[in-house]
Amino acid sequence: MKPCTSELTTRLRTAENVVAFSGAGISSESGVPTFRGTDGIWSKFKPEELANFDAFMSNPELVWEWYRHRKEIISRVQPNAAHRALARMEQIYRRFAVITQNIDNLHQRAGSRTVHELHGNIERNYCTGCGKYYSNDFILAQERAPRCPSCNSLIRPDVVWFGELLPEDAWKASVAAAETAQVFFVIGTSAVVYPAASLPSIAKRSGAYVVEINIETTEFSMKADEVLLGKAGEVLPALISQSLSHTEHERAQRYGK
Ligand code: BV8
Ligand code: ZN
Repeated sequence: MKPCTSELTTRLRTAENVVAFSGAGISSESGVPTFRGTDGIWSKFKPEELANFDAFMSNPELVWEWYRHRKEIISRVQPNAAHRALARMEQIYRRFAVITQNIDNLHQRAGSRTVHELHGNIERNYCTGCGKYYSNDFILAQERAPRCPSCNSLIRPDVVWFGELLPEDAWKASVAAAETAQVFFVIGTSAVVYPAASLPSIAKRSGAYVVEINIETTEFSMKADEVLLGKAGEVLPALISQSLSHTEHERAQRYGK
């Protein structure tokens, strides 16, 4: 793995405000399939067939079968070294935030506290009629597509489907984080789904030093200030030990974290 440049090391040592933007690639080392990889989810299913409201209303059984399958996978995996490295960075920097497209809750399970979920969370479900929330235990106990005991409407996973607006608070907080970041990591994303994919460019335009971490180059690579090719679970821990170990304690004292 190519070590990071001294430029990045210096910036990580002096930065006060760091942001990490993640996609499915950060969870692949945990065993969560990505979308566009060769064995990715979209190689088997078409997003327009499953991840949109009309498809859900016209065939809720098929869509639920698919989300039950993903809930089971996600319930069996653990956060990996990349998730943990970001949780550690949150302890080091005065301001640190994770912006994620992932619905797998692994950043939070790794200990990250400031996590802006742009596309929802597979651990939450709500009624399409009265909006009441339901736990996964309730959902997984149902044989067929779950219905709301109060109003009998279909219950859906609390995720953002194609053609649906992103949660306003998470989007606003993510744009604000991108506009003020001094270092902005782009980790394990093909950066093709919008408006999420516009955040690295917003950060770049706002003066952030943008660093892409991916096993391969992406549509965004040309615009990045630095590209670290490698697995996120290897690159991020190495980055911390290379550039942060000695300042970590100083900062933790300084910020009382
Ligand atoms: C909307 C939740 C307003 C559900 C998801 C502008 C231009 C073009 C199209 C549009 C546009 N604006 C809007 C659109 C339409 C659409 C869109 O972007 N379409 C794309 C496909 C062109 N966007 C929307 O519909 C959005 N809503 O715009 O609303 C609106 C309203 C009405 C009418 C019009 C507009 C909503 C989009 C959200 C959809 N929901 N997920 C679920 O998960 O079930 S998107 C889902 O797919 C993920 O959340 C994520 O965003 C995306 C997958 O991308 P990645 O996470 O990047 O994963 P991928 O597999 O692609 O890449 C993995 C990467 O990791 C690879 O690069 C790989 O090399 C790397 N990697 C692998 N292993 C590792 C690694 N890297 C490091 N380490 C490793 N170990
Ligand atoms: Zn209801």
